[in-house]
Amino acid sequence: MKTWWKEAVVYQIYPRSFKDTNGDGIGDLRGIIEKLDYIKSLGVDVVWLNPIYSSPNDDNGYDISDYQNIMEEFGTMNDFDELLEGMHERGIKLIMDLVVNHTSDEHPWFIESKKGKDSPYRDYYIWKDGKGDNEPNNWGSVFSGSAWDKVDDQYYLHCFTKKQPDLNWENENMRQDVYDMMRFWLDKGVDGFRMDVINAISKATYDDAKVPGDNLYGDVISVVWNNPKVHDYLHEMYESVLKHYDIMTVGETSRVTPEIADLYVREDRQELNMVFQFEHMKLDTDWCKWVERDWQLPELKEILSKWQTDLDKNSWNSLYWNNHDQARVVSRFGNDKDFRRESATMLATLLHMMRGTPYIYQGEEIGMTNIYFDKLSQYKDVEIHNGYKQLVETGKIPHDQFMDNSNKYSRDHSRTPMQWDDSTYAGFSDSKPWIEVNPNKSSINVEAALKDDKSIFYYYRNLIQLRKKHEVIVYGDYVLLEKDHDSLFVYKRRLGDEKILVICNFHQMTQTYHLPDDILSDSLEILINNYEDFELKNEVNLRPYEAVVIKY
Ligand code: TEU
Ligand code: CA
Repeated sequence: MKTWWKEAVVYQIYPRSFKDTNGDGIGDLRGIIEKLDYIKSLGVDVVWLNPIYSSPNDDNGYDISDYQNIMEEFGTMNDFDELLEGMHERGIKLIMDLVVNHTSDEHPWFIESKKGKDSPYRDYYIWKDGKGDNEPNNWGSVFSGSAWDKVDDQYYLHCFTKKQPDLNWENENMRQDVYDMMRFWLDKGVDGFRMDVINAISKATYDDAKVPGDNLYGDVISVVWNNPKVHDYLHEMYESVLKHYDIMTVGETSRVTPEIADLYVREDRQELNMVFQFEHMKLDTDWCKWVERDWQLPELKEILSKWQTDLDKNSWNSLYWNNHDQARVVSRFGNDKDFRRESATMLATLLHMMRGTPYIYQGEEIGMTNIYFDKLSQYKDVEIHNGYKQLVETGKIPHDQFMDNSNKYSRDHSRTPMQWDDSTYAGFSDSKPWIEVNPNKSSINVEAALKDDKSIFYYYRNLIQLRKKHEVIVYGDYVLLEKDHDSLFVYKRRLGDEKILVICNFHQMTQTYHLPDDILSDSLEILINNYEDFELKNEVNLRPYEAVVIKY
């Protein structure tokens, strides 16, 4: 079935780091309003906003204390209404982050719940007796330490920080309260939700989990994520809320395979429209992000291709390289030193010519890179500080290794301020931002990109326009070629008579490639090329990080 959200390109905004308008060093909603014309000029159809609700910010808004209010630092509900209107006026839809696996421990539900066993809100959360003097089981939090904390005589579960207690989805009243809250936003006119760790909402058993690598605790994800009952809840949510609106939904689901994903997104299941899978994001790290893993290009091809071909034909895929939880892709899978423009545009081509809904994370469209921090205190992310305590302070991982890998994989790389111009604070703010600005803002910034017609920005814009013009890019099928080649990523797309060939060079050495026989015709057309003077012949040369898309 054809739908608007299959044809859309989404732009993700991390409001805290996008644009500050009142000089407190923290991005805000008025900052987004200011930049709406910029967002429009990229050509995207949908904006996804990371959480903007009231929050004590233990995890930058993923710890919500009031679902129906705006975080003070970000502005007011009036600002929000103006923002939504400004988007709709420009033909841009808005999807919100829905964080309902957990709340903040400062949410009124939790404040009531922790008062004791007789509280009417006790069962909104998950409380268990300890095992003697110990926690109920060995589960570790995704952000290090135990997943259990004690209040009086019982423990509550928190899969993330201890300020993020997990909600108990078995509680019917809690579910109805969540559905009411979702209707509140949908009735305001928002166009959908990105659902945070939505595959974790059902807790089925409380057995100990296997301990991965040198971890101190059991892997909570392996026991809690993707339990069967999650589908009952999502279907119920669909019946009572989602199906009554023309919206899009995308679930954030780590640890899924295409087979598991089908259960969330196949149309007849009536749950979600698409999910974010994580397999390509796990390629370069081992049992935790401070232990690296060697990887080869054929592995990346296998993963991305599997997601192209193995999902059911009535399921839909999402496509992303970056988000607020990942390091910058040009630093990770590209080359941010000598071939930043080439590798950023190559990676963009590879992703945007695939089947699925592409997501662009703020700054990706100008090729923003990782930052370099040499002190722990420069990091703001709770994941880094908790990880340091659990792994370095206990001697599991040496300090230097921790720092090196944080410089590669920390979530803070995506959270440094958006680089608008080359001024002291990159045009993000007039005063010192909450997290350091990348010094490379002097050359990498929006102002410079808009002045240069060969910039990464305009290349992204062209990719988005191509998707609008050629249905094959959205709906065509996918065939991988050269699966074992260690430098070239080549694939074909086909929809009826419309066919395209995508060739991407992942390395800085020039590669020669024989075009497949079936594409040699008189009517070859180059749709896009990141070097601009690609010479079409039987045997083509792909320069460092070159990408080309040929229609035939
Ligand atoms: O992330 C959930 C998640 O499991 C991972 O993306 C995790 O943050 C990452 O692997 C750690 O490196 C979501 C949000 O996207 C994230 O920002 C929140 O911190 C988390 O949920 C808790 O709400
Ligand atoms: Ca501000």
